[in-house]
Parts: sequence; structure tokens; C-alpha cells
Amino acid sequence: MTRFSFDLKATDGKARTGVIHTQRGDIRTPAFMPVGTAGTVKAMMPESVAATGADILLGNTYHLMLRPTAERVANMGGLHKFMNWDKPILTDSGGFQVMSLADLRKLNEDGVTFRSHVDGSKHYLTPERSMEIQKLLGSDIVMCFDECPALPADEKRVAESMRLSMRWAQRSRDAFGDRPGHALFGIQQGGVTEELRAESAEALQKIGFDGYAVGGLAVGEGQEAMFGVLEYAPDQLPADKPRYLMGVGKPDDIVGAVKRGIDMMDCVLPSRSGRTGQAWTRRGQVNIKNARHQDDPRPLDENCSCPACRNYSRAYLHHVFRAGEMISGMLLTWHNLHYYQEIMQGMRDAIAEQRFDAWEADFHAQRADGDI
Ligand code: PRF
Ligand code: ZN
Repeated sequence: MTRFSFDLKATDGKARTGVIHTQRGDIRTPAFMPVGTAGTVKAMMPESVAATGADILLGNTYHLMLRPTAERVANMGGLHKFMNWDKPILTDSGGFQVMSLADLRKLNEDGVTFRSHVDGSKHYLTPERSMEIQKLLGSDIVMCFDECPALPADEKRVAESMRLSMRWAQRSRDAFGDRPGHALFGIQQGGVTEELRAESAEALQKIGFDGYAVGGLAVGEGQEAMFGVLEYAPDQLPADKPRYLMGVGKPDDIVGAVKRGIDMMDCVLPSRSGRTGQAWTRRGQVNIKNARHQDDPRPLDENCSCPACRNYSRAYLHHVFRAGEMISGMLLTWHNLHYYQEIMQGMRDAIAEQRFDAWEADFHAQRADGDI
């Protein structure tokens, strides 16, 4: 069996490119992970997700434990078989989603009780239960159970929360045990305070993980503050392990994160905005709802090779969105995921060939600020 490992192939400035090896295949880095929250990347068949160039998907402990339940997924042979995706899956641990989605949350040292946003039923998550659920799902990359305060928050609250997450990281490690072929990632917290980030990075490295996430960003602090933290946070984490920035972001966030030493990212943005009529292209954002597209024979992006751009006009995409047709979300999601993967491939090639700065300058030069 392939043991989990990370081969760093090249660096250009702080930007890195490499390959994560897993028992379910390789993940080329920098990697963007489409979000398959509830056992599906919404509006996409799994083979279509693979066709966009994705090597790995993200799944969610929180959603799957509530519906259809982790035990039911396990009885069906695990999440890969259940959703017909045989490449790697990373699962988030649930803490962050409980805090952002669940009702009546109560947090203490042991874990968190909450009511389901689906049916109001009562549930309990601890580091141990999160590890058990992620094992039942058959996740290839398991995330520690953590807590993430929304920003801005006062430093005392951020410090206490970070230290709780570090105690939970130790409990996650102990509960995960030794599972060859499966990886466990720690999650750095500490808000926008360099000393707290350093303390968190040190605590995680003492425990020892297969990879390290930068958590607690993109939670209200803004891009400038996030990039400020990314000036030092990746350097606080081991260079020989993957670094994963959780829940990020817009195309320019992703490029800025890779420039600062991040290897993996995930975000609902390309899939979610595909369902609300927003397309991301190399020239900027397209709001397909806008009436100015209704007679436009051009594709979303002349230079894009995705099925939406090869076969359909803006006029058609506008029409099916306005008519509430399901193909609207399907085509825009496909385009957005394709574009995100194209950015990742562009960065991987540029880093390998030591021309990341020129690639980045070109990326910004092609983009307009407003809608195009
Ligand atoms: N922790 C976990 N999942 C997350 C985050 C975090 O801090 C974030 C923050 N952007 C997104 N998803 N477990
Ligand atoms: Zn396209």
C-alpha cells in the first residue's frame, strides 16, 4: 500500500510545487479541492469533477453525520464507494461547521453539543467522535477537531480558543492512532496574532502530524489581514509537509496564498457561485443574470476549453439562469471549477519553471475589477 508522503519538487520564492502520494492516487500541489459537502459536488457528476482536473475532494463530517449518518455511509462501503469518487477525499472535522451552521451550540472542554440545522435533533461532537466519524467515512486525509472564532475577536478569546484547539489536537492524534495509508492533519489557530500563531505551530509540531493546516483565516478579517498572517504562518510550519489553507478563496486569494507558501486549499466559492449565476474567468467576474448578456453570442471566456465555453453562448447561459433551468448551475459550476483548476495548473507549471512572478503579473494584468 502507498504510504502517505509529500514530495516537494520545486520552489520559486516561497511558492512550492510537489506531489502528495496517497493510497488512492497522487495529488499535484498546489492543489485546489472542490467541496463535496454532502457526498456530492453540487450540480456535478464525479467524473465531471475529475475532468476539470481535481485530484481530491473535500467532504464534511458535520453534514454527513447528520444525514445520512456516518454509520450508514460505512455500511454502504465508505464515502468513496457511496458517492462514486475513487480519488482521495479530505474530510473536515466538524468543529468549524458546527460553529457556523448549527443551532444552540454549547462548547466545553470535552467538545460541543448542538442542534442539527436539518431537523433540530441534538448531537455531540468531541475530538474522539470526530476521528471515529472520519474513519467510518473512509477519509484519506483526516482533519483534527478544532474551534475557530470569527474575527475580529479579542486576543484573549482567540488565545483561549487556540489553546483549547491544541488540547483537542492532542486528543485527535491519540484517538486517530496508527492508520497506514491515512493521514492526519493538525490545524493552526491564533487569529491575526503572530505570537499566538507561533505558539500554535509549536504545539502542533510537538504532537506531530502528516500535514498542517492554517485555520482561522477568511473568517471576516479581510484579504490584507489574511495575507499579513500568511507572510509568517507558513514559515512557522514544517517545510517537508503539506500546508493547507482552509476555506480559501477567490482566485486572487488563492494566488496570493500560493505565493506565500500554501500547498492546498478548498472553497465552496466556484461551486456555490456557479449556482447563483456568478462565473469567474481570467478576465474577471461575469454576472450571467445581467440583461446585457441576453443577446451576446460569445462564450463566457473565448480562451476556456470547458464544455460551457465550448458549446454555449452567454445568451443561452443567461436564458437558462433566468428560466431556473438546472443546466444553468451545472454549466457555470463546471466552468468555475475548470477555471480554478487551470489557475492551479498554471501555478504548478510556473513554479516548476521558476517563472511564478511573471505568471502572477500576467494573472493580475488580464483581470478587470468589475463585472465583464
Ligand atoms: N477549521 C476547520 N475547518 C475550517 C476552518 C478552520 O479554521 C476554516 C477557516 N477558514 C474553514 N474551514 N476545521
Ligand atoms: Zn469555461
